[in-house]
Amino acid sequence: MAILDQVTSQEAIELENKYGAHNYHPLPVVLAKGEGVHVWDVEGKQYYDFLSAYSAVNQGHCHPKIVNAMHKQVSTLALTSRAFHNDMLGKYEKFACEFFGFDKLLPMNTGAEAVETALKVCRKWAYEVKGIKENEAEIIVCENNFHGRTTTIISFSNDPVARKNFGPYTDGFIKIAYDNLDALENALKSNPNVGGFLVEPIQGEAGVYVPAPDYLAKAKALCAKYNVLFIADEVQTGIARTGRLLATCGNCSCIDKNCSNEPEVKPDVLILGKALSGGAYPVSAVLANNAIMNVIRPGNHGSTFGGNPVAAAVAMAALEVVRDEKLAENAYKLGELFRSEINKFIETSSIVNLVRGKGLLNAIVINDDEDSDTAWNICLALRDNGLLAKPTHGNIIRFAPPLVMTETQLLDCVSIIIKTLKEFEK
Ligand code: IF1
Repeated sequence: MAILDQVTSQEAIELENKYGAHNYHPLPVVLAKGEGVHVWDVEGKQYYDFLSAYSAVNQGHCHPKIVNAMHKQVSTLALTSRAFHNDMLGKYEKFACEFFGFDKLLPMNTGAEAVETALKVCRKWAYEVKGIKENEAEIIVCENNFHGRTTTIISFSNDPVARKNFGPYTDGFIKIAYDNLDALENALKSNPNVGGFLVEPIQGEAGVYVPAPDYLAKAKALCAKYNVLFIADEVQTGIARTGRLLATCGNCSCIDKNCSNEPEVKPDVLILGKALSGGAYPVSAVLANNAIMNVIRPGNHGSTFGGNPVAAAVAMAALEVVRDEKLAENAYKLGELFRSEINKFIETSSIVNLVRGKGLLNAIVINDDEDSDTAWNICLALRDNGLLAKPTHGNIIRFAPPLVMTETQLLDCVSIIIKTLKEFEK
């Protein structure tokens, strides 16, 4: 078979099964094209994408502005490494720092790399600025977190599937209950060597858990009280997904005015990824002010592709799309509509217990056991009805369409979802 020969869905799946590591259990659909809110399988069937590659495709598949920026740059200068300067990195760093309201940006590629970078910056700050004894710094994390898949990150995961048989594990992490300020204050009080608190503004993988409205602001205040860095992992919740530019909001360029009803929470360290590139290319970043980021000196950290010219061009285009197409406002408006419509259905449903989320990061909880395959079967039926989504855990289905969706398209998707759920009513 020549590499570019057209394969059928079955052939594609067989090739993956034979030649690919089995580190995923994908929904049985083979995608070949994406445009805006739609994707097509190899047989040409069209679907609404209600996962957006886990919130990486917020700007819609193959957004022309992002594709053009990428094509222009990759045809001009793709990679220099950081052994030399390039003409795009500084422009991107300035653009992003002003966009999110920070002094400096450390460019990386994947979300996990950015989380690891934030952990290293936090530890170095703990030793060199806070004055904690070397090798004794602790970082507080939350139960049921998801921050990536590196050995250090899974060291503080409590997901046995992600963690088992990958030891020995990295020390220096304290786990507390999510959305629990007493647990955070107790951990801060009883551990003088805490350098940082790493938290997801909404726990996505855990099942789209939205904390109490004042949780993040009060957690930040506790961190300030105990001289601990508040580190926000916005890899999944950032870039307009939750109806604001950032779920923590912070004093970003406030391109959306929906944040009036929630307290501003400016993280000491902000972690971005996924939709920072609109899904076109792996781009992640850590942002912080000089008092923190200046602990990093030449030779301390880096990566071959981190800060490459293509990433810089793509990220600037992706952020301009978020700003110019008012994606945060759209996510806010359509998220309210989505939850309102699903809640109306829930009033008379026996199969859905609740819907929760913010902006266009939502999930429904299916009225069945965690270990049942009902949620999976519902996603298979949604696929047959032209909409792609996937369960996060057992009985929870995440719904996260691209933020460029129109109201008409969203209502079309709601009718597909409700029609499908009705097939499973008991
Ligand atoms: C998989 C989950 C979502 C993330 C947060 C860091 C990262 C992620 C809050 C790491 C990545 C991805 C990873 C992908 C599936 C997806 C995921 F199901 F794994 F947990 F979205 F919820 N922080 N999330 O959500 O970023 O290194 O992947 O670029 O590993 O299966 P990454």
